[in-house]
Amino acid sequence: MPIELTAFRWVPPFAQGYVRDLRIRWALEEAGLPYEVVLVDGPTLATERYRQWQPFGQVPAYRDDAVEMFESGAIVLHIAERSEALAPRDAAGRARVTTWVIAALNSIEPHAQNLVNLDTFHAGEAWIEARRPQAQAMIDGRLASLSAWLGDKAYLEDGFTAGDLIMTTVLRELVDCGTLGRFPKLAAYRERCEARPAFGRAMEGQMRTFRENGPA
Ligand SMILES: N[C@@H](CCC(=O)N[C@@H](CS)C(=O)NCC(=O)O)C(=O)O
Repeated sequence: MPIELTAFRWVPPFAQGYVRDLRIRWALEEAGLPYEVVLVDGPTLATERYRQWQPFGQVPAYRDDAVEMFESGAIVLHIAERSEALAPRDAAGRARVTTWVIAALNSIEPHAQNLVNLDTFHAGEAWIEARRPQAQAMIDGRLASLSAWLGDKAYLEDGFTAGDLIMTTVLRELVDCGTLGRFPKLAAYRERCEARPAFGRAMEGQMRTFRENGPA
């Protein structure tokens, strides 16, 4: 059977280009593995059938001839097992890749999301004035540490891996609020990773769907 992943048929403009099926598309494009996209919408996500595939009613979900999965980080690591384009073959190298995928999702993304959610869903509300500086300080601290690790390296490890892929998708959410721009090494790193042809193909795939299915 072909590899299948789920993606939204359409989302509002602010979310376009940021839906997490992008991570799976990008990994599959890097690996050169063909795939089919199963488009879903709100009612589909609520069905018992979909919940058997993705228990939280979210995208992405993934299946291949061996396994059905959810959670973008786990899916990308699964794809990386099949491709040297995403992880080295030695066990220690693969463990380092897992480390960076988890670091991106567990040590950086929650703080990035805290800030972005305040700006996206609560702009103008009175309590933001007290909360936002604290959220900004938390993500700034993590980005300072990440920037120190990266230093003048092109990637987090010796070459591009699934860790860079997931980290880039987390960092790119911090562009519009101006946060990433204050960390020039990380801003250049994000641009370097997004310049990869596989990223371009993944992004075009997601955006094409929205162009084709947007409100008339
Ligand atoms: N931890 C999950 C998060 C998935 C997620 O947040 N998906 C969003 C789209 S980017 C979604 O489906 N939102 C709709 C909802 O939660 O109802 C993953 O990384 O796969």
